[in-house]
Amino acid sequence: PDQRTEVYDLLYQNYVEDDDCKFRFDYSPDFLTWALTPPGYSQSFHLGVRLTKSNRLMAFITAVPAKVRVYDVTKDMVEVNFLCVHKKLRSKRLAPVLIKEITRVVNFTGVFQAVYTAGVVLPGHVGSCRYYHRTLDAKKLIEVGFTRLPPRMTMARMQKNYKLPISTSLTTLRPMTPKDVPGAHKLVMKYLEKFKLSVVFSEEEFAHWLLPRKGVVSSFVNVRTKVEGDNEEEEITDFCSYYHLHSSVLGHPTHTTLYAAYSFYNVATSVDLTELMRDCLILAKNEGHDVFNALNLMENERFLSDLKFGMGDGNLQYYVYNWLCPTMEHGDVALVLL
Ligand code: MYA
Repeated sequence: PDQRTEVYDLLYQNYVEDDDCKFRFDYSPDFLTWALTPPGYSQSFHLGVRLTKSNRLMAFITAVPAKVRVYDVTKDMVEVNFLCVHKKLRSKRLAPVLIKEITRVVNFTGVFQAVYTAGVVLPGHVGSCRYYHRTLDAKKLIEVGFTRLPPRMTMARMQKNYKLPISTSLTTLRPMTPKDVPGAHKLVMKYLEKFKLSVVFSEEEFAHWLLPRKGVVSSFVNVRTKVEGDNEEEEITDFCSYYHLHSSVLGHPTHTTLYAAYSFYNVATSVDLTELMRDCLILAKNEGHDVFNALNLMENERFLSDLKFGMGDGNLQYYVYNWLCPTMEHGDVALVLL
């Protein structure tokens, strides 16, 4: 727990900011535990650099194990994330040192490929995705400078435009529980097979990544009850999920935190994907989020404009380390990194 606090503080003050330095990711301590301890995780893949004198944590990088499929090859890889160098130590080529060291410790376990995403364009990207944002709390997003009030638009009209119903249209949509894991795992894994780059979760990994954790990850299943003779059986037909990642609002007199939900894995078979995702927006709004973010990967483009998402600025590049393959379209990507 003490080291988690150190990591939290380093990231809270030094991690990713938007281009205008208005917002900085604020991964909560519980989120960090979730992100860094999936089945098979190794503490030797959580690397930090400390100051000799004060022992203060100044830089960090992590890897967690993941099975990933690229086209038709499935391999044990790692997901690399949370590369961070304290602002005072920037541009001293500490990042390449961290990358070399994480490569060494991962290679030592017999793993030679990694996936990672970055806002910056580096050599060898496999795909390029873009964030889209769905306003949930128009007034707050305008106040913090996340969105602007378009010309000739009033605040009241803007709020009306993004207003959502209080309850979901699917009355049977409910939070996923441990007993739903086998059915939901099967549904999601089958769906991901149709993309060119995807994560391949075991049932145990699926449970880790998708079972609801308060303030960290939310997931919902829609079930159909099948009656055969005296037997009643539930079949999971639809699934939606998002993770909770706040950002600090920098230098604002009243607002300190922007509450954002990030679309994770979604599958619709009994209803239209757009209808399922409209419900997902309602659930996220009811959980107190100000904005719902989604990348244009998987089949997300099918619902983005109908549900009033606006295009973000800048792309998120996907990389597979030490793997040569053709680049792919954003709609071929089915891997969501945190
Ligand atoms: S992406 C999140 C990255 N973090 C941030 O954006 C947080 C805020 N920024 C910082 O903390 C620093 O600016 C960072 C760079 C740490 C980013 N991915 O030390 P430097 C290259 C890869 O002087 P600094 C995430 O976490 C840059 O091109 N390389 O620079 C995924 C240059 O190299 P070259 C990056 O600004 C991470 C060199 O670093 C990135 O002080 C995946 C300059 O180093 C970046 N995001 O520190 C890592 N940004 O001269 C790769 C800059 O060659 C994993 N650089 O162009 C590879 C797989 C490893 C495992 C393999 C196992 C098999």
